[in-house]
Amino acid sequence: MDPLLKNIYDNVLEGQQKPAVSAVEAALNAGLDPATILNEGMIAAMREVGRLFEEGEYYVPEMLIAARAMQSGLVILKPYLAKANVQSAGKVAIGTVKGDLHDIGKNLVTMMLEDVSPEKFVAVVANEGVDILGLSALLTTTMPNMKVTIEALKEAGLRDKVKVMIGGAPVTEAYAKQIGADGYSPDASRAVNLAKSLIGGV
Ligand code: B1M
Repeated sequence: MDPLLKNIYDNVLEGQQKPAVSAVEAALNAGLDPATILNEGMIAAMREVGRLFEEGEYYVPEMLIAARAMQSGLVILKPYLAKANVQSAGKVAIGTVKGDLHDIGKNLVTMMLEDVSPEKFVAVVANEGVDILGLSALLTTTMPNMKVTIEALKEAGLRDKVKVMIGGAPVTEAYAKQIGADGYSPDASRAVNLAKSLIGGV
């Protein structure tokens, strides 16, 4: 691994907030691709954090400080990931589903989509006239809230007014089909393409 990426990876993994920020800055200054910094440095480190948690080597506090280091690094990366001055193609409401605190992936998708992130999904669809509702879940226990949200939209008579896209580590294409979502994306950049295609079809 490139030593600059390794430095980012190690600092996120160890939850070293300031060194993680400096490492991201150093990689950007050296001309590394922001998407590579994100995927091979930061997200790879979070994957390892998850593995260590599963193995019982990390506990919630370690996950939390790693998440804090990741989030601080993302602040630096944000201007490089989100395109400036793009024309709005539509309005997307996105949130992490009820009971799930994992907001980093959702924030990344949000960053790439340049949108608002209200919590009351149905109310937002009803009142704001959004084109796409984005639902994110990282826990197998909270995933069912995606289905609950889609059912709530149906009950409110709003299901055909909005496209629903879903994502998050445990979510799959098959699950999207199963719960009647309009689309699934495994990562933030593909979420942008998906959103565009869904809006094209709205
Ligand atoms: Co927790 N956690 N966590 N955690 N955590 C996971 C998810 C876990 C897989 C770790 C593990 O065991 N290996 C596991 C879930 C197991 C399961 O459900 N089967 C787990 C657990 C168990 C828990 C707790 C229950 C632990 C406990 O308390 N005992 C607890 C639950 C709290 C709750 O939510 N109610 C908990 C708590 C936490 C912290 C708060 C400490 C922290 C979150 C901080 C935060 O988000 N602000 C945390 C963290 C950091 C993780 C891991 C390590 C990293 C998550 C992350 O940020 N990844 C995670 C391990 C893992 O994911 N492998 C883990 C980086 C992020 C960029 O990726 O979110 O996948 P991701 O997003 C991607 C794609 O999925 C996609 O695009 C993003 C960019 O590529 N995507 C979308 C995401 N949303 C999308 C939406 C879309 C489209 C694409 O359209 C709308």
